Amino acid sequence: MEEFLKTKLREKCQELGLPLVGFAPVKRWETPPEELPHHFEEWIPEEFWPQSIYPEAQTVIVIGLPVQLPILETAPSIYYHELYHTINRLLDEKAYLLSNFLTSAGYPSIYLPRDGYGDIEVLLKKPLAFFSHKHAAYLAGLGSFGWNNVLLTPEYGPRIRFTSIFTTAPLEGDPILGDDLCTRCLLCARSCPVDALSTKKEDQFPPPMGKIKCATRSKKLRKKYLSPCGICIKVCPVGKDRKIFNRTNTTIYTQKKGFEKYHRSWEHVKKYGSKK
Ligand code: B12
Ligand code: SF4
Ligand code: SF4
Repeated sequence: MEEFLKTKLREKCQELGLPLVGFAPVKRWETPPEELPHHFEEWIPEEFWPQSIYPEAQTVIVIGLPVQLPILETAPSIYYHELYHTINRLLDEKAYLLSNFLTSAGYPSIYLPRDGYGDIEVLLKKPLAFFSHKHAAYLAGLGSFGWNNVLLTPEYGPRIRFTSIFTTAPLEGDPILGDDLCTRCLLCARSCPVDALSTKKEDQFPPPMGKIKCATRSKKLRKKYLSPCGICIKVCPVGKDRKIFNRTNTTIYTQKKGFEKYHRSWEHVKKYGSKK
């Protein structure tokens, strides 16, 4: 029955155009599987676990939609700003529909918003949400953490946005490959315009993150219709999407010579639709 429901759910996700889906039993928050790629000194506090938020929850289903790399390359821009909102809307809608699908199949389920904060001002005071989707995706075996503090997947590197569904259906967890995908190249940290990421290789992994520095930059960009920043996910060399979009050479971002047509295109896009 459990296997049948999982197959049905995978079919439904395909129908909804979701390329990435993962399953994590709530027990994984309590006892993270040994084969996970990282061992954290500090784990997520209990009140952030799915079973604390929805006590009936048995499984968390994580869905992901990719950030199209050639659009992200124009960031900060109105183009990436629009893409970000499109993905957010679709994630929320699809998660809501999936949870209703499960509820009508006899397993009461609820969706979660892909972010869960009212405004960047709130994050400047407390840069946290009540539930973390990157940890959920990690526990569902979808990837490993990067130096840039977000989840890297084999398919899209960090260029993927997630949301989750809490379901009362007891579903088997997906296997965890345990691969650490981050190469520690530190391109993410060296490209951050506000030094929010550590450039000290000897730091603990993942390194401490300057959340307020990053959120402050986001606030400034938002006023100009240019948020979010996204540079640390643009430059990351991990992800099959780089090959698909013919972008395996990341010097395209630091060197103009030989890549003039790309730089011309990004400069053109940046000139329109937002404030200076
Ligand atoms: C708040 C937030 C921000 C803030 C703070 C950044 C941060 N790193 O948390 C700001 C505005 C700066 C931000 C920026 C960005 N974000 Co953001 N953000 C979130 C949001 C809404 C909540 C994250 C959260 O609070 N998690 C909960 C806590 C438990 O996790 P944590 O902070 O990592 O806690 C760990 C440690 O800090 C430690 N810990 C130590 N002490 C304590 C104390 C307490 C009380 C707690 C709780 C934990 C804790 O324990 C935890 C386990 O390791 C999520 C959406 C969501 N709801 O998940 C998106 C999310 C993480 N963001 C995302 C992205 C992509 C970005 C940006 C690239 C912007 C962009 N879209 O282009 C940048 C990248 C910044 C970076 N390099 O990290 C994606 C990541 C996708 C992925 N592939 O992993 C998410 C998941 C959104 C989504 N729906 O996909 N973000
Ligand atoms: S989103 Fe921008 S400001 Fe924030 S950490 Fe990444 S590169 Fe730095
Ligand atoms: S840019 Fe390099 S160091 Fe940063 S997350 Fe990607 S692989 Fe890791």
